Amino acid sequence: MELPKNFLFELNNHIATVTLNRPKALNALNKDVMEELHDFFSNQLPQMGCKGVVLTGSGDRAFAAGADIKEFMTMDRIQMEAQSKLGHQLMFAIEKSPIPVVAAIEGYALGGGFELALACHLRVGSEKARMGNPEVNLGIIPGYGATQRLPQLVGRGRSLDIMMTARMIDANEALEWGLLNRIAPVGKTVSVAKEIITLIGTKGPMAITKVIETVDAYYDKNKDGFAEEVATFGSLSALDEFKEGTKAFVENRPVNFKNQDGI
Ligand code: DAK
Repeated sequence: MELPKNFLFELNNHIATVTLNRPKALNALNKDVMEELHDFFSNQLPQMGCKGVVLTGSGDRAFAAGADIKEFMTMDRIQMEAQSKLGHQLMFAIEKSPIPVVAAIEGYALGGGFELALACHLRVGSEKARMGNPEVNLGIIPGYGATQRLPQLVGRGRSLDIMMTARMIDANEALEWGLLNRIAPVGKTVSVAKEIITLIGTKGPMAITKVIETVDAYYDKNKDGFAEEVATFGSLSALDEFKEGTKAFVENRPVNFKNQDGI
């Protein structure tokens, strides 16, 4: 893979780490980084054979403090529409990734940055993480999916609270609400995210992919999630992965998943 220009990239022990790298602008999301992230999640990542991705921001102040407000001010209506489309494509590419994407949130995750974290499968926040949708302060609504993804995680009342008051919620409240999956000490979110991916990486890889797909079917108005579960259960049972998992259990030995079935 060609090294990305707009974010930092590392691949260690089959875990990819993607780091937003505009610390002076609190990692605000501009068009260039969003385009490159979209290409990475849609085209590069599926070829890499890794177990998962940690998505984080550089510096200790922010995961991402939002869409780049200064760049928005330079855009006309056509460019804003293109930006909106790109934002949605990026968030869907992350959400539908066949391998887990874990957000590691140090400091602020606001507006578009919060929406990026919401598109990830799991979120680890530091004790100093602060999250919210302050778009109404600017006279707009969230534009990269929070109106739809936040209610899935925390329900209608809490979503309206966050979006209408524009207040930032802290790590403890976020954990209690189910927005964060774990809280980590300051500076440790990436290592906790890697631990989670390492644990998930010991499971059947195709089963993990199908857990993501089948849970998401619940939120897809065009799908019957229960029917998807039945069909997926059946198709997984025909794979080598299931044979190895059950065989290891009855032989009382460690399981050895090799991703024989491919993702
Ligand atoms: N965009 C651009 N620059 C930003 C930024 C942002 N979102 N957030 C911070 N910065 C820059 C600041 O301008 C400052 O730059 P310099 O002045 O040093 O050049 C630098 O980062 C450090 O920020 P502060 O000096 O403000 O730092 P503080 O500690 O005082 O305050 C803060 C931290 C996070 C409370 C504050 O920076 C802040 O309130 N930032 C803005 C947060 C925000 O409102 N975020 C939401 C943005 S709206 C759409 C799709 C998506 C969206 C909209 C439309 N369409 C579909 C088209 C999404 C919108 C948003 O995300």
